[in-house]
Amino acid sequence: MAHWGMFEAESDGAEVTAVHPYPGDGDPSPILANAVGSVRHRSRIAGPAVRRGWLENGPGPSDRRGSDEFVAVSWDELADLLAGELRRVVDTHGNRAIFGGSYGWSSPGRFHHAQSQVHRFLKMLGGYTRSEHSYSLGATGVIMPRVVGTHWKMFARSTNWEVIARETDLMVCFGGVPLKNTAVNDGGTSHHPTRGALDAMRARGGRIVSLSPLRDDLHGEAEWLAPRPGTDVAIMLACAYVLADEGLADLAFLDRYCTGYEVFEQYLLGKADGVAKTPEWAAALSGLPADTIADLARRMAKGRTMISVTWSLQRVRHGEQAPWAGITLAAMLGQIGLPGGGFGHGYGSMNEPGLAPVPYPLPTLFQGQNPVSDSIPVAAISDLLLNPGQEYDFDGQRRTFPDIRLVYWAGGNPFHHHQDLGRLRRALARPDTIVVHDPYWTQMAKHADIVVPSTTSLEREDLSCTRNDPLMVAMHAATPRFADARDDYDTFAALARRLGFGERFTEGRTAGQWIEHLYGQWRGYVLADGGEAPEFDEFWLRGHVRMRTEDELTLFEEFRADPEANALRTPSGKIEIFSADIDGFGYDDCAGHPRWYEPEEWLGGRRAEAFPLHLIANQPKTRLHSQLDHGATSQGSKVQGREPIRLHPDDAAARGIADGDVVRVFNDRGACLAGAVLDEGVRERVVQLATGAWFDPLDPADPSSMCVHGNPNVLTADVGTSSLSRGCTGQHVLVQVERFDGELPPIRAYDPPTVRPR
Ligand code: PGD
Repeated sequence: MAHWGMFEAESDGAEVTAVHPYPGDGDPSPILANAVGSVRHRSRIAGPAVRRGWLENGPGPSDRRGSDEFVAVSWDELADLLAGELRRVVDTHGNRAIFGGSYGWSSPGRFHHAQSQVHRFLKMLGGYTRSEHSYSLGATGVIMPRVVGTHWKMFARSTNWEVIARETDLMVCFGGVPLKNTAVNDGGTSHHPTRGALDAMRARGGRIVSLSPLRDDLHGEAEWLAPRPGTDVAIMLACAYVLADEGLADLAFLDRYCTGYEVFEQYLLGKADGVAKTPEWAAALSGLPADTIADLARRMAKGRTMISVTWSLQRVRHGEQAPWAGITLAAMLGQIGLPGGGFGHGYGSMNEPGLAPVPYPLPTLFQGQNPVSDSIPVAAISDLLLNPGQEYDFDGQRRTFPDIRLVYWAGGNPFHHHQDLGRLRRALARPDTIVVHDPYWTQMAKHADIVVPSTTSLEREDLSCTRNDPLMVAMHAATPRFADARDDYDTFAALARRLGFGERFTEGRTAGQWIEHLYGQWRGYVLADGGEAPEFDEFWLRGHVRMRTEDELTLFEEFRADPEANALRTPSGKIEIFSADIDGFGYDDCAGHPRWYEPEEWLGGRRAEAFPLHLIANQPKTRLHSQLDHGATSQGSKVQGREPIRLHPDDAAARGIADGDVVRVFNDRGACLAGAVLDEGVRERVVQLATGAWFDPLDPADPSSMCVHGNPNVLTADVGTSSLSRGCTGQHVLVQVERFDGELPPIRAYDPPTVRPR
């Protein structure tokens, strides 16, 4: 099992030589092919290593991180050094000086999940400063609990695809429903129903409108509207205006199930600020004709309508507004809780939304409490390291960044996920020590002081199951362990022994015994529910067990049926179109109701005079994030070895750029090379460069160096969505593009650094 699907691997005894998708998956992902050749790839970390500067000079800030060489050490030396350093930091600076944010997807599997392992370990060590929320859903994770009382339930208990296929007349998709993202599900997935469901809906006569600067954000037949990026909220508000103005809003629904519509309506009609949010107003911002917007609103009110908002729309400045305005629009239509109508958040953002949930809890490695209460919003990592002691706003609180001495990362790659990589590199020069566990020499590993070589999920046994997939899967190892790599569990067990809590950490179990134990825990839930699940040995032999799922689900149907008994977990128990709490925080970048804010990075503002193209830095279709970027599917898409950047042919012609040219993409934060692909399916003045090409600085010693490979996060701004949630805003950035006529630098992203023997 991988995050991108279930498969059977063929191996020659040391390497994966072929992968075969699970026959039950009707639409398997091409990303699976990246696994071939990944176990012994030259970018694997072959053994424990310590940065020379750290080994020779001891812990301390260093700007040599990322360009220094490494010294190979034995596992015993590594464990002694690392345990000693953890003890030093705890004794001298306290546990809050350890940042174990460790964000990242790592690999699937309920036991060997790197995050679960590192967090359990650090909690037992006495705690650590942690991070909250995710890069995926930084804004949603804070705003939606305040608006509807939950965020994850919106995906885990979203209206099922089969219900949409059968019931929806009109699906209005802000951000489209990009099939490429449905390849992936955090923790694994055994089927991909999105394509089939959309086809079935269309075959029944349902219509789809996709609002996105990229035509292929929706496959097959759909009405494509390509507004200026970042103006979806203005369009939603204008649709809401038409509903209010033409008496099409469902006032009974708004009264019974929502709170604060009257305040919002004052804003909508321009009574609060003198600006009516008319279709003409939104047309000037978005570039869509006013008639098209007004017509869309009227069509919404005519039949069963699903308003869908992708997660990408909240990964921008003021990202709170799109899901909030989207659910407000759906509330005005009065169809929330009706089959095929209402609101969806995340269709096409990951495979999970639209899939039926399983009714049982997942088997979980117990982690315990973190004795340290400090935490940061996850995308504030550079702020944290650069500004110890500084105060900041977050979700109604005033917080202070702790002084971090040791950064512990396992299972994530900030050189993939974080914005403004030049700033990140300056931030990573600050702590005394950086520890990274990863199977591969990612840039994060190259910036570490202590490098711990992990196994991949192909080299170990595990269990896989997720909230919205019917299969509990036995993950058999496909190959033996590579070189001197170890499971993260074994590393933490060895450290825990040296630090005096070995028995507490392992509970006396080997990894194999833990897997059997976790399966037993889950089997208990199933049997208690009257279901069937075999004993562990039989399960392991069979390969998977099928669970019951909760089919035919409609989001918020129980709330609609009885809003008192099933009140939402908001202060009013209702959908908060106006939130008195948020209003009370007094933020100038997030008011008490959804509203339009002009972003800094958009085509309508001053900045576009210097950087006239709007870059969409979205999720790649050839890999998951930065994982297995060296695999065949990912490599097959590169242009002269660089990540492809798509441009409209007119924008390319204006710059003398031909299909297949290497281009320099730049702004005042940084620059990268990329390979031009001309595409009329990209809106004019928009370019698209996916995230995930491994960061490859021309000069590794220079924090501002150009990336020769095409990582867009050298360009993106390291600013939060707003004072409320401070989520990641990496999706949008303004740039300029020019043909690169210089000598083409080689790609060194996958080369290991120099590692010398001790
Ligand atoms: P991955 O490339 O998946 O990226 O960011 P994330 O850090 O999750 O990194 C996972 C790492 O785990 C890889 O280096 C992999 O080798 C390692 N790994 C795999 N298995 C194991 C294991 O068993 N043990 C250990 N120790 N390591 C392992 C993703 C993040 O990026 C996300 S979720 C989103 S949604 C954001 N999206 C955007 C965006 O839209 N635009 C921009 N510009 N930036 C983004 N960044 C965010």
